[in-house]
Amino acid sequence: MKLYDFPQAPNPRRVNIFIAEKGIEIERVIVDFAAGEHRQDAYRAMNPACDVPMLETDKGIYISQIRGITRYLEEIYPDTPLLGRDATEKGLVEMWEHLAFMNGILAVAGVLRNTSKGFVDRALVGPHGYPQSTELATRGATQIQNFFTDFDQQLANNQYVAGDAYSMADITTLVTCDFAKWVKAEIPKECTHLRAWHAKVSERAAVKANP
Ligand SMILES: N[C@@H](CCC(=O)N[C@@H](CS)C(=O)NCC(=O)O)C(=O)O
Repeated sequence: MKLYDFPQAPNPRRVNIFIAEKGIEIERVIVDFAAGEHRQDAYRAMNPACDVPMLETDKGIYISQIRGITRYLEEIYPDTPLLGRDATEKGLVEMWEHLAFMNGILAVAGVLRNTSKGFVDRALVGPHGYPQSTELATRGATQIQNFFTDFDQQLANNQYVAGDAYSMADITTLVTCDFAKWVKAEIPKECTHLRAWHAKVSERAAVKANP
């Protein structure tokens, strides 16, 4: 099994923390982002979504998208479950992880990709070029603030994002909070629950090993 990786980027970091939490060893293939390797024909033939991370299974099957990769790994390495332990928890983890991705990661990416010179005509991830939009960057900045307050509220009543167990929902939320610093957004002082939770999960060995 191989993970096509670019560990400096936030989405691969989500999978790298997940793998470290499970304590499993997976060979890495570093994709040369600077050279645009993820958009070239050889990589595109394996992953038409042209993104990282991507997993190649021992049978040579390519699985991209973090939901697909983590689902596969959870099935074959069920110890240390990170996608929920029973039906209710599985539903809640999926719910909160999806919200963190949609309202958190994509909001930060929306600001970064619509403002940075490095993403001119590449405002969205993937094989298709899209122009930048200052309106979308402005909207993204508002979404980030709402993400902070919404998740602060959830953590006012829960030890972890999806309830009383650490899960993939925490990993995506943590990576969002750290990714937000790339666009100079910090968890507001008044979001005391989110700040306390962030300090706690940042101390985990799997998180420290994947800064
Ligand atoms: N929806 C994807 C997100 C993956 C993603 O956005 N990866 C970024 C790196 S953080 C990427 O590959 N970007 C390629 C590009 O910018 O062209 C998933 O769940 O795996």
